[in-house]
Amino acid sequence: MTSSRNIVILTGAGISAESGLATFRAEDGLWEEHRVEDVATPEAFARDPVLVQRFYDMRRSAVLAAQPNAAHRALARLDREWPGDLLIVTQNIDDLHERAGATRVLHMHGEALSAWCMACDARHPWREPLGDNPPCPACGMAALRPDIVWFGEMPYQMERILAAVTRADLFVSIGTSGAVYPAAGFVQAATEARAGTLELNLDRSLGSRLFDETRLGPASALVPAWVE
Ligand code: BJW
Repeated sequence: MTSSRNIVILTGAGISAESGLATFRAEDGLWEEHRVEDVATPEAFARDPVLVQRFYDMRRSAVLAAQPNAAHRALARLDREWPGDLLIVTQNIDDLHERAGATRVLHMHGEALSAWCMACDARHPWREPLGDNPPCPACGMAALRPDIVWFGEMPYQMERILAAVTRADLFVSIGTSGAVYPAAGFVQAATEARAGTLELNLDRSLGSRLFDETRLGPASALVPAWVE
């Protein structure tokens, strides 16, 4: 597959599309049905918490109903077998990489199956609706919000991600449109660090020309073929 030693893989909504989870910017995507500024900003949550909680209750149910596909399974196999450094940085809030068996996974935009208490800062694994305003199991306050990075908020573990990208020999981007920063800037950081760069996507991303190579097609075919 490659003679590289240290690999960073960035995944986006496209890798979970064939598991039945909607992407954001497609014609039938999530942002067609919902205005970003109504559901994915801290201002929206302050203005209308019930609407935002319902949106993420719906997303949580969809995640629980979905199953990993061949692309998740291929990355999990690579994770298991790869002797060098490897980090799967996912922008996705689903747990399909983990359910396929991958362990070296970092959720930079948060997780659907986690709730975060704004009163005591505790995080809890969460599978139930938050729209009912349940109390935090740690402090008892009804201050739980989805553990999601919204626009204007700082993505998680940026230092760890940038350190991994800087050390990478190979950076692979899978199923992401390159519309959202800072993730969209990782390819440039990888190039500056002299890593090889590969894009696997259904359509060209906005930053496609920045990659050494782009392969177009569905993730369920492209990712297993690359991992082989
Ligand atoms: C297939 C397929 C198949 C389909 N097989 N492929 C620099 C310039 C301009 C603006 C900014 C900037 N830096 C920051 C900003 C502001 C903002 C931003 O980027 N705005 C842009 C819209 C311009 N960024 C932020 O606010 C971020 N925070 C931040 O910057 O903090 C400050 C800071 C950071 C670091 C250092 C210093 C300061 C936070 C961004 C949070 C994003 N949150 C969301 C929603 C929450 C999670 C959720 O609800 O799920 O995250 S937005 C949404 O977009 C979601 C996604 O993770 C993210 C990326 O979407 P993705 O995955 O790319 O999906 P799509 O739908 O866009 O694309 C799918 C792709 O798959 C397509 O290409 C298809 O072709 C493909 N595909 N089927 C393979 N079967």
